Amino acid sequence: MTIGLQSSSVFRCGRFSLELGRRTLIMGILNLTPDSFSGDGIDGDPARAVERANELVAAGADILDIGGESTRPGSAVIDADLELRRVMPVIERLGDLPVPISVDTRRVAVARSALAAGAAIINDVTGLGEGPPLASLIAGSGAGVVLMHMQGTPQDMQRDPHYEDVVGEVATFLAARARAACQAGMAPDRIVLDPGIGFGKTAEHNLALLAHLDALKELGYPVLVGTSRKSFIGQITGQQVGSRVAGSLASVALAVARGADIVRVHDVHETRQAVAIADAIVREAR
Ligand code: HH2
Repeated sequence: MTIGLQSSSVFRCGRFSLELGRRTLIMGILNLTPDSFSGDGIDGDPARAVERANELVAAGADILDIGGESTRPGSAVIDADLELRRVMPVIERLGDLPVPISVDTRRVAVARSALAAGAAIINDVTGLGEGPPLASLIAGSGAGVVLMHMQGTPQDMQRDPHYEDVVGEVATFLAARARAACQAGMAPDRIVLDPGIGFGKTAEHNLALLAHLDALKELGYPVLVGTSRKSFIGQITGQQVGSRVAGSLASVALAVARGADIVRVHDVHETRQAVAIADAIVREAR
């Protein structure tokens, strides 16, 4: 089932062209929040956030993903003004970063300001679910987009996630969102798809998606996977959120083996080593 254009070997976003296929790209997470699930958030200290951004890039991040609103299960909804106050001072200070800045937002107002300040990717956990204005804005800006699947909202998504066929339903949703993005004027080589690990999914749903990532790859777009420190890793290993690096690395290595192009992680230094090994084994063999 190939629906989109077969992804070219490049993900284009703003002024950047990221080569895909030769090695796995790492998206390093920079949360500017007081309540992110893994406790990594830096809130109200732009200087420290810039320092952290540079550390992530020095450790090997190919993309920096900046978030001003936690989307963990049960998180508080914040308004656009607060999200802007959290992210803009940092984005504005990172103008000369050598890697693309991605902004993890679903709001048009935040995306507009971030793109104007130089962000190259909008990472939308609702898969452009807030409607056409965001799609047109991104298309007109030349930025890239990450379209993620979520069942429900962060406030209710973990209450009782249910699917008849999680892989098929997620693939159908992402194909439709990619089609909508193209209809809004997005070029296919600026689109990345993401199954949304942990967003309205039980551990079994997450594992099924990771085991069948090839079904998402068949849609013809690059695939991003975000397993880092998430609760299914805690459920399997019994580890608290601060001790899930090893489990996260195992999930990353197997996601790469199943075709992931980009992995979104907190622990960039460790992930760099894991994907170097995974790439050496699987990309050589492909
Ligand atoms: N996961 C989180 C947030 N944004 N975006 C994409 N595309 N894929 C993901 O898997 C994803 C995401 C949750 O992680 P984190 O940002 O660390 O937590 P919080 O939302 O609590 O800030």
